[in-house]
Amino acid sequence: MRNLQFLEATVIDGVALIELNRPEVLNAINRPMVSELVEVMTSYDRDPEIGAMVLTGKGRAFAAGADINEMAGDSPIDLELLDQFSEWDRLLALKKPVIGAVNGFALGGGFELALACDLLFTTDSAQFGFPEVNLGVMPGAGGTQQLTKIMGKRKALEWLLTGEKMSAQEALHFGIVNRLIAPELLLEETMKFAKTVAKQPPIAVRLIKEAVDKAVDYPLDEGMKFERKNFYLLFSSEDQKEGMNAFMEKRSPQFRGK
Ligand code: CO8
Repeated sequence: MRNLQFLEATVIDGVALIELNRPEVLNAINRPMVSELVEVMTSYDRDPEIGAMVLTGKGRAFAAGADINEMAGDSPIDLELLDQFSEWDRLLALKKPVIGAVNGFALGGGFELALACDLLFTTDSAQFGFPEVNLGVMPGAGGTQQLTKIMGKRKALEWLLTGEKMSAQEALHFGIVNRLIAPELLLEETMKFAKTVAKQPPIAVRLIKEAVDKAVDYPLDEGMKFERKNFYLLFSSEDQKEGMNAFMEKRSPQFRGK
C-alpha cells in the first residue's frame, strides 16, 4: 500500500483498523483523504486475510465534516467536474462489515462517514450533527437520505434544519449507534467486536450484510426473495458443509472462506 498522508491503517488479527489522521483540524475530510479511504478500504475489502474493518479518528473527533477551507471557493462546475461523490459511493459498496468507533465530533461529512459504517460504537461525550445549514449549504454525501431512513422525516428535519448537535444518548435512542462505551475502552471494545465478526465464516458474513442492506430499500417481498437466493447460495460453500458437519460431530468448525 502506498504511503498514507491523512490516514493510518494497520491490521490486527484479521481486522483492518483505519484511523483518520488530521487531528489538528478535527480530522476535517479533504479530497485526498477520501481518495485514501477509498483506496485503503477497497483494498482491504478484497484481501482474504481481512474479515472486518474498524474506522475511527485520531484525537478528539471522529471527523468534524468536510474540509471547509478546501470547498469554500468551489463553483458548481468545479463540483460537477470533480465528481467526488462517485468516489465516496464506493465506500457504500464495501462488502465486508465496517464498524465505526466514534470518539468525539461526527459532524457534516464526518456524520455521513459514520452513517456509511454498518455498525457504530461511541462514547457518552460524542456529538453528531449536520451543521451544513449554518454554512448556507446542506449535506451532500447522503446525510439527508440516511438520517431520514433511520429516524423518519419529522425527526430528521429537526436536526437538518437547525444544525443542532445530537448527543450520543440521543443517537442511541434513535438507533443511530449500537452501543455507548467508556472512552478508554472504545477502541478496545470495538476491535473485540470486529475480531469476533472476522472469525465468522466470511461468505455468510458477506451475504448477510448484502441482504440487510437490501432490506433498507427493497419492499418486503423483494427483500425476502433476495434473502432466499443468498441463503441458497451459501449451500454451495465449503463453510456451510464444515459448519453443519462440525455441529453434528460436536466439534468447533474451521471456516476457510470457501
Ligand atoms: N473544516 C476545516 N477545518 C476545521 C473543520 C472543518 N470542517 N472543523 C474544525 N476545523 C479546524 C478549525 O478551523 C480549527 O483550526 P485552527 O486551530 O487552525 O483554527 C481546528 O479544526 C479546531 O477546531 P475549533 O478550534 O473550532 O475547535 P472547537 O472545539 O472550538 O469546536 C467544532 C469544534 C464545534 C467541531 C468546530 O470546529 C466546528 O464547528 N467545525 C465545523 C463543523 C462543520 O460545520 N462541519 C460541516 C462542514 S460542511 C460538510 O461537512 C459538508 C459535507 C459534504 C459531503 C462531503 C463528503 C466528504
